Amino acid sequence: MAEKSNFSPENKTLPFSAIIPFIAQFIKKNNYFLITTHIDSDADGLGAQVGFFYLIKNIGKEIKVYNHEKINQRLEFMIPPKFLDVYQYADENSRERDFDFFDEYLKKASLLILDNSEVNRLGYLGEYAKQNKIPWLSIDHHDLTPARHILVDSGYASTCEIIWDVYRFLEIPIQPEAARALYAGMVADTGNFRYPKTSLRTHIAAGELLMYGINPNEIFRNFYENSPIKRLQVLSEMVTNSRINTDRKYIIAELTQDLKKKYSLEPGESEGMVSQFLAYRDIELAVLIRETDEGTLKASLRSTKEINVAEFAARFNGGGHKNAAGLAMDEPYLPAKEKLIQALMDFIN
Ligand SMILES: [Mn+2]
Repeated sequence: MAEKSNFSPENKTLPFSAIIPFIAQFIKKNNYFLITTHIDSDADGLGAQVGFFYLIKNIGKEIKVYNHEKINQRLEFMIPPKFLDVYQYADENSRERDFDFFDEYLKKASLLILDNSEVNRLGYLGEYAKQNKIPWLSIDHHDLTPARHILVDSGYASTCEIIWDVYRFLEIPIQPEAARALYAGMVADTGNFRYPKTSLRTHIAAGELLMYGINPNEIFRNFYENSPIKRLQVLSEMVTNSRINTDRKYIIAELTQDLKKKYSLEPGESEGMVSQFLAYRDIELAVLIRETDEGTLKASLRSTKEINVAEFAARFNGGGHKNAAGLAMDEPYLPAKEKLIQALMDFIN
């Protein structure tokens, strides 16, 4: 969905989305902010937080950050030290401490959710907000219905792109650290400027951020050329043992606990493996079946074109989008796997 705009070679003024003045008003109206993002915070959520943090600091107001988890090691490269000074996160024992903090700080601060509009996906902070009916505002770019407290425009390729537009609207200069984090978030959510929502505006935003001395190759390499070699070894074994059918264009691969242990694969290190199979023209449906630590089954499905994997996942109470879905089966791995493969065969044929 490329942004509809009257931006052209003749008219070089890039219009603002209707949500931007509302965001600006929210910033002007409040003096204290608490910002958060969804559970399993990603590069876009964190980048938008860093960008927003510097913006608020720049206008001399107070801001704190609370997420459900420590920053993923993979994403530490994009986080400036100054941001860590105000960064708080949950752990198994912090519920009481965190609730005390919310009690205190939310007396004066406004709650802002970035890159997410579901209170149920916030962890303790969401629990607290629901219990205490705390008003919140979200800034998001997913496909959802806008509401008074949900400022969403799905024409943006990332939440970082929205924050960049807020800087532009308010005419606030961007600090290099903020520019780098915003750029990184854009790269992550657009798959290095390739996914369908990548627009003219995305490129203008990224181009402007480059003026702050960002090295695009350094950012790219951190995201896409940063895997441990054991990932390739695991993939290689997975492919060797997979079912591949080039006529019906599918692959069904399996990641067992044995394989994970053999290569000491950490949680998160298998992320994105299933999508990689779609890089080959013989594959239009990729399924990765995983044995969980609890001995049950989870599966990720990716497809191209008209193959609707969300429809398939729904048969097992899973969900997702047409071309990307997931499901979980709460039963012992081996029989669950057989059931799933049988259902997949019926689906394919
Ligand atoms: Mn995002």
